[in-house]
Amino acid sequence: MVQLEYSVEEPLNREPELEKLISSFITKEGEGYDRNHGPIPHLDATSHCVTIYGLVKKELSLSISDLQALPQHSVICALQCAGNRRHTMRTKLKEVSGIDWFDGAVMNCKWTGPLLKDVLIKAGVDVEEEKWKDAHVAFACFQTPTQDDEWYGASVPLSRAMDASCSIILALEMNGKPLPPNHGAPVRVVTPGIAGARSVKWLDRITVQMTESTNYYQQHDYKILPEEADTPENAEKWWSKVPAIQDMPVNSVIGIPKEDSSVKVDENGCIEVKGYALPSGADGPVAKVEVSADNGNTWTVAELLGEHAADEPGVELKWAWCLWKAKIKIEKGKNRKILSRATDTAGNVQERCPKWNFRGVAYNGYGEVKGLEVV
Ligand SMILES: Nc1nc2c(c(=O)[nH]1)N[C@H]1C(S)=C(S)[C@@H](COP(=O)(O)O)O[C@H]1N2
Ligand SMILES: [Mo]
Repeated sequence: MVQLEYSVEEPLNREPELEKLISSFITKEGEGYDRNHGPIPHLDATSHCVTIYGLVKKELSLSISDLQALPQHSVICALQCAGNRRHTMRTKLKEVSGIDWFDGAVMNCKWTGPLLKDVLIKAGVDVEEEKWKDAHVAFACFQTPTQDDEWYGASVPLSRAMDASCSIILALEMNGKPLPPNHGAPVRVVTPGIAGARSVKWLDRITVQMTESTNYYQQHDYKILPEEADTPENAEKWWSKVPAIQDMPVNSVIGIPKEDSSVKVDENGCIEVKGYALPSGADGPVAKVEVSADNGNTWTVAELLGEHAADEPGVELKWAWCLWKAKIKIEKGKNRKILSRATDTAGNVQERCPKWNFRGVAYNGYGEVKGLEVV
């Protein structure tokens, strides 16, 4: 029997304080969010195997040492729950269904392990290249039941998995150390740019198939439903018609100053503003962040901390978050507000406010802190 921590009824779901989160470019172990749809299994790395299954020429069963023997690839990327910032959607627009995440359901870590592509090549993908766009790679964890299904699963397009530059890996390490149990030990999928829900932890099986994962969390959750799907009953007919979220949208939030706090201007009448920004899907890195103290009439360009924050010259930032800071002129007084907006390398710009959706996923309206008392 696998030892389980927490339960199906009360899984571990938590996020760090934003101010702390943005104090480090790399999110250290124990300082990131946890998102679980069931208990955390403690697996034995010496006996655990991942099977490669479905439309492959040769089914494989790979141990952790087999995975370690393949070329290792590292990627620094943001791992973000599609429900990040749900609190803002629920308070700004209308009630939504789901955990009340604030802005901290994202972390930026260095993940290391073999490329999913190399593992698939080892098994021999049995799908013609012209059909890779319609095929899927499904990931499954059968270790524990989840809140809405008997297991946990997700899938991504095969074309994305076979593109080595997209860095989808089977991570064995997080920040240079073996994965901790809560983040998927001994092996998890890491899907840069794609919603965290597809980064399956405690990975048991990889299946190449012509359909998406049948798991609840691919089919009935983590989808941006149209506005008319506003109750569980109305949502029902939409689940099968709406695509599962893959790429996450461009985003930014302000971490400092904190909402409802008091801030003192410097000798130039300015205050310092800090936050993080995220590119859309594969369109990174973040190219620009702007802040506004007059509700978006004028914008000041922020300084992107980039490689300087990474402390590693030349490191790839395409999939990473971007920490930024700005000095902005602001009038003294009560109830002041600051906004932020990010633009990525492909030119995707954050909108003031996206449309409401029932599950409150992929919220990416302007970053905003309000209730500031500027003295
Ligand atoms: N097996 C399994 N994998 C999973 C989940 C889960 O509940 N079970 N949650 C997913 C979701 S919704 C997210 S956002 C990320 C969270 O990863 P973390 O807990 O390492 O932060 O893991 C994903 N992988
Ligand atoms: Mo998630």
